[in-house]
Amino acid sequence: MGTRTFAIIKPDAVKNGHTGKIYDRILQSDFKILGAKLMRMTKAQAEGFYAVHKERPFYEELTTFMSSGQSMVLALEKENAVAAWRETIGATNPADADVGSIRKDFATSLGENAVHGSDSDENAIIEISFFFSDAELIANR
Ligand code: 3AN
Repeated sequence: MGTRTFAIIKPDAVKNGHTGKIYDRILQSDFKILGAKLMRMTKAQAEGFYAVHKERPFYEELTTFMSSGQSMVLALEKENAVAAWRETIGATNPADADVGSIRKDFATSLGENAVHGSDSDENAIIEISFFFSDAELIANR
């Protein structure tokens, strides 16, 4: 199992003032933060990042939302990082998310669900390199 995953604190969570609380959950869950950037994604970046969902009916809504305001992108490190982070964030739909998970506590809807987490080691590597250079990550080790 890989040791890295990619996370986003999405525009709804940043706008609602939850950035610090979610950052704290990351640290409390024993992830090492290899990279963190507060940014506003362009529509083109959001479209590129979510290209795998291009054919899905929610693609336009999703990429418009993700470029609607600031978000924080993060490269995280921990043993078995992908599964560990997905457990910390909870189910995609906050209505199904476990008590104590980030989405249960901070997400408002299926579309605006506070955070992102990679779904595989392979995608974690692709997603991290979408927003961070190797040099940035190495500098933080
Ligand atoms: P996850 O983020 O839990 O891996 P995915 O990969 O199925 O979930 O979906 C990517 C993102 O697309 C979700 N985080 C959510 O914001 C959005 N999304 C997924 N399904 C829907 C839907 N039915 N309607 C609107 N947005 C959706």
